[in-house]
Amino acid sequence: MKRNFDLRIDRWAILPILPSEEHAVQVVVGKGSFRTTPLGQCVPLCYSGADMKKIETNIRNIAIIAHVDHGKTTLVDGLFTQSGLYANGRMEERIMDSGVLERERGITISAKNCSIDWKGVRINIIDTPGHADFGGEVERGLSMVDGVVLLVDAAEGPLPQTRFVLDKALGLHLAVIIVINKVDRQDARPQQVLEEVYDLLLELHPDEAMLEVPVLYCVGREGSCGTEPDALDGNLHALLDAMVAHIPGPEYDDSQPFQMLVSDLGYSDFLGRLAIGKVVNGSASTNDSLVCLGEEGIMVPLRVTRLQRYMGPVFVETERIGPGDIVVLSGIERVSIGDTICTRDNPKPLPRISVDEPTVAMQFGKNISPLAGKEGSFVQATKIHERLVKEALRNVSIRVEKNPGDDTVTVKGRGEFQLAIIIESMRREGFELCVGRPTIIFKEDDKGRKLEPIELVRIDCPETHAGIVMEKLAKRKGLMLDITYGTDERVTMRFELPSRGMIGYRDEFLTDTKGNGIMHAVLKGYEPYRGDFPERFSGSLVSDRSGNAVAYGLFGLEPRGRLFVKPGDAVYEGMVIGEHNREVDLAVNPTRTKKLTNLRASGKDDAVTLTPVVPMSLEQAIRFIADDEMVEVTPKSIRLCKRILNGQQRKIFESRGYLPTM
Ligand SMILES: Nc1nc2c(ncn2[C@@H]2O[C@H](COP(=O)(O)OP(=O)(O)OP(=O)(O)O)[C@@H](O)[C@H]2O)c(=O)[nH]1
Ligand SMILES: [Mg+2]
Repeated sequence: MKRNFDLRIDRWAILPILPSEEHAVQVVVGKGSFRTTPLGQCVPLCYSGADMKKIETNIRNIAIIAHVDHGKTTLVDGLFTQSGLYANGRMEERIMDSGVLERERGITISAKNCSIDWKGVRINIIDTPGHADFGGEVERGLSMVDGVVLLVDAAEGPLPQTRFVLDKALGLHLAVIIVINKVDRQDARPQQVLEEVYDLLLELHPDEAMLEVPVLYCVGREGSCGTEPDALDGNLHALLDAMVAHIPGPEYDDSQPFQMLVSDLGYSDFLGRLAIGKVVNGSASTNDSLVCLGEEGIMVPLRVTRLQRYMGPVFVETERIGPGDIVVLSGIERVSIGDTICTRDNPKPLPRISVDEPTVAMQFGKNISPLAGKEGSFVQATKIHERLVKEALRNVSIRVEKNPGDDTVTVKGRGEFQLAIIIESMRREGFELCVGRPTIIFKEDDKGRKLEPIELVRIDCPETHAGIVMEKLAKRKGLMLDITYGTDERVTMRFELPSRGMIGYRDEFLTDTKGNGIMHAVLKGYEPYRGDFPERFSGSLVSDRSGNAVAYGLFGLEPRGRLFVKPGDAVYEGMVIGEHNREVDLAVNPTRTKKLTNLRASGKDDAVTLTPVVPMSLEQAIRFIADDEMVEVTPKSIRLCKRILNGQQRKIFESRGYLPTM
């Protein structure tokens, strides 16, 4: 008879089991390394009798983590195909990027689960986003796993977000597999990149055992990997085998009743709200009566109407769920991420998911422009608040706070891009709203000193543009850490920069480097306030009346700055119609027409040629506005305006040095 022993080694002594032909012994040392001894070998290890946890050997829970665009989602496509899913047909690219905005922008926004079977083992995979603003999603994803595949681009090497995600994974003592991806790139330098990854590993966790983590080279796009960069196997079997061999199966305590940590929420038209998460202990079946333990220990009874698990990216029904598996549970309406679902008789909460605090805040309110209500179906402040509260249920890294005294809401998140994505989703759902400039969330230390978030910024640009970049960052209190001159007339510079300085700088950076610069930033932490600096270096051209912009009027304004409106566009008093090329605001009349006389000499001055207007994207608009301005967002339009539309009133407030809120 074949029996499996699962042991956790807490202290060293002599193992009192001599495995024989019948015994497969699996030994976990700490949580980081894992060895399976071949049948019949003697294992000279031991265990402590106390705290004997079991290991579910038929399951692996793994997250794929990396810097943005290093190929996580594409690699998951390869894993699907090679594990036998979609054997009969072609699947679309980046199948896990299922959100509309994800597909449009080609980036992953929320961490998502999927599952594959490999040699009888169920591998639950979490594809995480690599953009720094969605770091909370990575932290949420890591709450479900026992190991990570750290993907690093073979040309770019480890970048700021590689450090962030690896640090989080090592902090949770997760096992690591290194995959140097995209070795097909012409500029790939896999060996050097591996050295850089080792340096990073040792810096974050100074232990030589780190150098023993498995390393594979990969071309995720072709579904090929191998142990040498120039001799790939033509499949991903080595990676799948490494996942099974090097990532431990989930641990569970046999003496505990059913406990599941809710790490994600879903919605189905037929089943209602879905709670997604890992079963930490015990098992459950359909129609079981359970309870959901909320944040303040509030217990909500529930009856499991349906149990599902993942197969590929979709759900399949199952009768029973056991420890270690990642499952989907329906039959509960009031559930939040971080809640524990457990038995009624023995309700024990699991530690809630903790994520880093938000660093950026933005005010959301109803659309105050005279053009409000023309395009959207949801315009009331209460609807906007309700929608944002719903968002906070799913999105662990945002906080939604209603502002006392008015009907605006402050939304706090990890970065302006994260908040822009929420606004973009809302406008597509038919909302109209006004949002203010992103502001940084300051803190105080125990001595009452003001602290602010500081970013580590890495810039790669042509040498010729390095000067302007240094100058602009110095104005924003940036501190250069180092500069490296490459062989191709490019430089790599690293800066420490207050997060305040990043808002609005990205677009300037792209213009300054003529689109040839690459910038990555990651939060370093809170540090003492670095001092004031102007956050915008130009003023606005503000329309002083309502009407429609006219070519003649706009032509007259062109020498004043960069215009945002075209002839025929509706404008209103207080609307920002352009960027002034001086630091102050200027009231202008874009509706001005030519005085008509009875005499016409020729038609030549009737037609004016205007510089084409490039419409501002939502992110650009958010980054552009000043503190006393807002972005008006409707399903079809993005307009900029002053918080106080009336010019007279604005002057009164300005003369008092008082900046109104929304
Ligand atoms: N040369 C090369 N390009 C690849 C490879 N794998 C992915 N790419 C490309 O890299 C880009 C990013 O791929 P994704 O899979 O979306 O990267 P990601 O890590 O999931 O990105 P985020 O989720 O947004 O962080 C796409 O244009 C892919 O086609 C590869 O093996 N070689
Ligand atoms: Mg992705």
